[in-house]
Amino acid sequence: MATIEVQRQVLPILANPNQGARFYNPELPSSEPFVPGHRTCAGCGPSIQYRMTSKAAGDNTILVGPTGCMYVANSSYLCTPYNVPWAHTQIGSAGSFTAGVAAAYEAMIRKGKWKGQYPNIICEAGDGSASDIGLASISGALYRNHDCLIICYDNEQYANTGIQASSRTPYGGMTTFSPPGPEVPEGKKLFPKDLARMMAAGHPHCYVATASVGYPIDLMNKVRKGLNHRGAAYLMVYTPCQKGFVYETPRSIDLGRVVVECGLYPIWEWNPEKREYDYSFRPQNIRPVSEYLKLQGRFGHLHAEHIANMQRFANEQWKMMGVELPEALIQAADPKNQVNMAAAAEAEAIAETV
Ligand SMILES: Cc1ncc(C[n+]2csc(CCOP(=O)(O)OP(=O)(O)O)c2C)c(N)n1
Ligand code: SF4
Ligand SMILES: [Mg+2]
Repeated sequence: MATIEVQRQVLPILANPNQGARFYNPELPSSEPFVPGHRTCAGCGPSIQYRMTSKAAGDNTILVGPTGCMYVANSSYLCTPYNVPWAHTQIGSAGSFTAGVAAAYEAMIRKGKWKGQYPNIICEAGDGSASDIGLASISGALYRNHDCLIICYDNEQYANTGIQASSRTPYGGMTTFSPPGPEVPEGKKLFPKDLARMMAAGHPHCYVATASVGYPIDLMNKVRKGLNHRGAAYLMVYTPCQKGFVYETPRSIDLGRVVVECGLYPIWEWNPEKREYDYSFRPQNIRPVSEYLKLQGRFGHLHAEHIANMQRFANEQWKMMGVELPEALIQAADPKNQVNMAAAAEAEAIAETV
């Protein structure tokens, strides 16, 4: 029996990639694979990201959702925001399930059992799944180069089970597993796993990139580049979680910009053809990390020395991106030039009186 050639979609790249959130782009597709009616918290970054990425992919898309907020809050009985086929998979098997869907479509199309184009196959794994519990299965799918896009929607914690620390939780981040106290005043002691660069280094034949909900067009273009890439692609997206980060609900997109402007979430691409990083993305402003930290309750306990530690980390990221450090950021890495966050200062003042 003659095999049938697999027809793949090619999605156009949108103009003005770095225009930011408050920008109407008439090129945006009108399709809405992720519709209102979900049960996530107001301002939920992962949901905003889901809408953007599925909109970029369009209607010929299949979504895979390992366990996490985007499964639990979005698939209550008889109520789902997914307007395209969507399947839940166990948290550890994100990669193997997605690889199976991709392999099945390849085989069905070749055998003439599925008429039509190859669909966009997207896995949306939380950081707990992508960085910890399901890391091996995702690495397997990337290594074997199945034609799919694996997204880590990175809310920097296990949100669904009540805000526990993951290997993506930042240094100093307060979670139920990293509470600040007299022995460990900074809360989380470890810096986050360099997950996306780990994926690029280990699977250099894949398209790999980082993105943030603060830059929607850039994010949507990276989704399209990942889907257009023949083979496996990986995207790690900053998606703030209102419940765990503790911030004013309407500021999700702002946080998605400020985290990049503070050097804590470098935005880059790995080019699998040239086998090199593209570090050319530049935010409009460069700010000290304290401006990002003070917007969130999860960092309210930090002392001056911890803020300086984070600034040193951010300065290393800027250097990696090839940015010459402004003097203000070098100074900000010295604890003498930092002050305790409000909650930490208050706790210290109370401790003095007892
Ligand atoms: C093997 C296994 N371990 C633990 C759990 C419990 N669990 C369900 S959702 C979840 C959190 C997942 O975190 P993440 O992947 O970051 O997604 P988020 O909840 O942040 O959206 C955990 C630990 C599980 N379902 N299966
Ligand atoms: S806990 Fe966080 S990730 Fe989960 S639905 Fe709420 S805002 Fe979204
Ligand atoms: Mg998470």
